[in-house]
Amino acid sequence: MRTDTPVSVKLENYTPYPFAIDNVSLDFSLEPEATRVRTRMQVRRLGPGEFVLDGVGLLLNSIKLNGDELSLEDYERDDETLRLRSVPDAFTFETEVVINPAANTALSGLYISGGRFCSQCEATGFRHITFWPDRPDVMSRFHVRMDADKARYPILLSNGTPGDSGDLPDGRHYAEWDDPHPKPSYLFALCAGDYDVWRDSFTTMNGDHVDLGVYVDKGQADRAQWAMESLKASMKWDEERFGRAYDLGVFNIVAVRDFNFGAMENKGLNIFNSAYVLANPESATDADFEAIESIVGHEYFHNWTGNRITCRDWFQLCLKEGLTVFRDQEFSSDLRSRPVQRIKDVMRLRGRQFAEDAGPLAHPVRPQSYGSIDNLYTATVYEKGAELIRALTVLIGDEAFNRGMQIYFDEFDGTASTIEDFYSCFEKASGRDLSQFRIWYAQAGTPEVTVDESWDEKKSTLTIKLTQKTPATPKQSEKKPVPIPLRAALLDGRGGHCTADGWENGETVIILDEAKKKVEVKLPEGAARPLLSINREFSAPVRIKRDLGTAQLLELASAETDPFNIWDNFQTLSKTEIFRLLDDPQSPPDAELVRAIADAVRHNESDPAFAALLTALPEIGELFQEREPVDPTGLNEARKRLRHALAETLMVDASRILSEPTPTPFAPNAEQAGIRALRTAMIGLTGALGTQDAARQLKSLFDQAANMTEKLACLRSLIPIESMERDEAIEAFYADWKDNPLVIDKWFAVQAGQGKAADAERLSQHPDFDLSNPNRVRSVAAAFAMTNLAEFHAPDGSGHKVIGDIIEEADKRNPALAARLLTSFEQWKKLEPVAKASAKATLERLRDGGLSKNAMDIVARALD
Ligand code: 0A1
Ligand code: ZN
Repeated sequence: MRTDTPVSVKLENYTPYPFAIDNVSLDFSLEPEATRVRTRMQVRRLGPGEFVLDGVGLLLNSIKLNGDELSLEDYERDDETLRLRSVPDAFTFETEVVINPAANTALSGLYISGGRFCSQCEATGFRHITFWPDRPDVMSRFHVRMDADKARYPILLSNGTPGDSGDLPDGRHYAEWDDPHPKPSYLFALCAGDYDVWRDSFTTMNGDHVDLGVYVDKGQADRAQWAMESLKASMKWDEERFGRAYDLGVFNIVAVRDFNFGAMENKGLNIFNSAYVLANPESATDADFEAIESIVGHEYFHNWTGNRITCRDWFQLCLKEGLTVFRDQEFSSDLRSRPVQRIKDVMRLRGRQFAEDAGPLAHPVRPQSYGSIDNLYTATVYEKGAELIRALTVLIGDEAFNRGMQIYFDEFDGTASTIEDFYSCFEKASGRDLSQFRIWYAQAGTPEVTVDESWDEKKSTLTIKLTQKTPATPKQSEKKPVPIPLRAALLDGRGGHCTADGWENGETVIILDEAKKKVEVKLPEGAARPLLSINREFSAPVRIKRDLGTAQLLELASAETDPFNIWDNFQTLSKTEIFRLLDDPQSPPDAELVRAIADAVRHNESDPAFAALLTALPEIGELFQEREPVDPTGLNEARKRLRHALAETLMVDASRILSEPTPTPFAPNAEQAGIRALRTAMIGLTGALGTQDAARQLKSLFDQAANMTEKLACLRSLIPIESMERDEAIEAFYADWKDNPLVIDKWFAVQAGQGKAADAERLSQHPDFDLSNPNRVRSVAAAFAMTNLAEFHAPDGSGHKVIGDIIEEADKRNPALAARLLTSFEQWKKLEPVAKASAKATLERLRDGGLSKNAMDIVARALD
């Protein structure tokens, strides 16, 4: 086990690869413990330099240059590379290696899951398969041939479209696949095994026929239907919104139970974590259906933003990820409710990315260096990256943005590009210099915008003073102002807007591009003071600070015309109230605020998905960012008191809503999901009462629940209430679903997410806990450490210990998984002294015990 801090890779050291490899043939003879891989590539020199290939853990049988076997003096090899000092300007290079997929517990490269072969090559998995310049700017046409035992592996898949296939002696068979589109190695994929397939087809806007297939475990084909519907919707949406059609005759998705991430966009052969493919009305929640739709969309949209145009190097990761998250968010907004989608996206951003940006792991959307590439797949690169694209659309307008995207597709198709290339398209489209906007990509930390208003009655003028400040982050103490596009409106207090010079319909976009800015708004003479609505739709990823009291915020909330800001005003009010309750434990929750939230919920019942979001108080993770040192236990108590008061106020409504029948037959559409969202919000509030009576009510709802969304909500709400009903529900749920691993993952997650450290410990000892399955490990460790912060950071250190122990074990098999779990410690420096000391001691214990490179990268930065 390595314990050194990884050496960092730097953007400034980028140099182009000195060779082109136009074509490559890969020949796999598949056996779980000894797969033979023959690689034959045609190489052309582009500039001076050595011929260096990456290769890790490969048993080398043979190397040939222009057909001649090389001897040991002809090349150099170390643990990570193969190097030939002198090669001709054009040559054929061949290698034969043997790999052991069955022993690959890290799940990077070629591995076995559920007895089937599958691959994961992003970011650097391909070097575990064969020798290759494993970097995204080397793009080749891949021809793949594989042979395998026909009975065990009847289906053989790779990228592109199928070619020749047939039987071989000894019960084996073979198949060939051709991908005509040059691609980097991280998009290579191979799957082999026995699957059931859900098939369909799609005709593109160009009239081309595409065969679609979703490959799943035997007997589960009907659970692939929703993924297929989502795929067809994605294909249509990308044509309509961005004019992008699919470019091969085949598109396949394979579901895999053991997978480190959500899914992977390999060209023509997407590989998915089965959690984001399999769903039927009995076993999946609305959140599952929604996630499948969005992730299928995300991976499909990568075909243009990621695959046709890829990244020059991994520093440009946000080029494909931020843009593709933006595209999947837009897809979900168009298919479902735009304001509800926006609120959910911002909740995610604030809960994960703002936290990351405020801690020791903070980094720019395009970092200047990294220690371990796997750890660069962060909320900052994905979520903040998407927010920057959204802010760009506000800055230059939708029309220029859409034109810029078309320029990007036209000019950079088939290339490995950079953020500069991307922005050059929007400079052309908008005629503006976007160099200042690019500072967003280089600077870590969430800008804080202070808004100060004053009203001059005599002059009928509203003066808005804005300032911006980005806090210092690790290794970046000086920050420059960034252009912050703030959508704004002047509210008249009667549900409309006031007109003013330059504010069409009372709305405008204020660009705050300096440290300070003063905006004077002249209203018609005699006008009443307007209320200012700012950062509408969350147009920029910043924290807004306004010095408004509860009464003013309530007034603002009732005057608001932007659904996002209505919700956000209640979030701000609730945050302030929770801190007041924390500081004054004897004080009762503010009745006026509770009444206002309850009224807003009632008032919006006709938009139940939105009403449900109004009942959600800010999560502890978000509250963390407001105060230092932070006492998670105290915060949790204060939050619970406010929630209890809200529950009491809304109980009559809850009984009424829950006594109405749930929609049947079940359909996973937005309309039904909205109704269930409000029902589950009411289930949650019932649980917040915490009484035995509530437990009885929840158990009866649990027993009758007609869908997984409501059943799981009842179980979640019952868990914190010590009662016979709770224990019975836990047992009954397990008995009903023990054969469905995805549902049992939820069973683990609700208990870890609502329980104590002792519960997480007990769950980690359960016979169904499985360290080799990332979903199962996350269902306990991530659910506890990332969603149950008060218990995770309990001052007695019990939470830190149990998670530390799981990470230590997980790291021995799967460093990427362990590293991700370690990020749950990222807020440790903000904790109150006792929990802080325990978190630090746990991180030091892990460091001193020896860790993988991935895990060490996180621990070293966290402790720095
Ligand atoms: N590119 C995939 C997700 C992914 C991220 C990291 C990986 O390995 C380090 C693998 C896959 C996506 O954005 O969906
Ligand atoms: Zn992606």
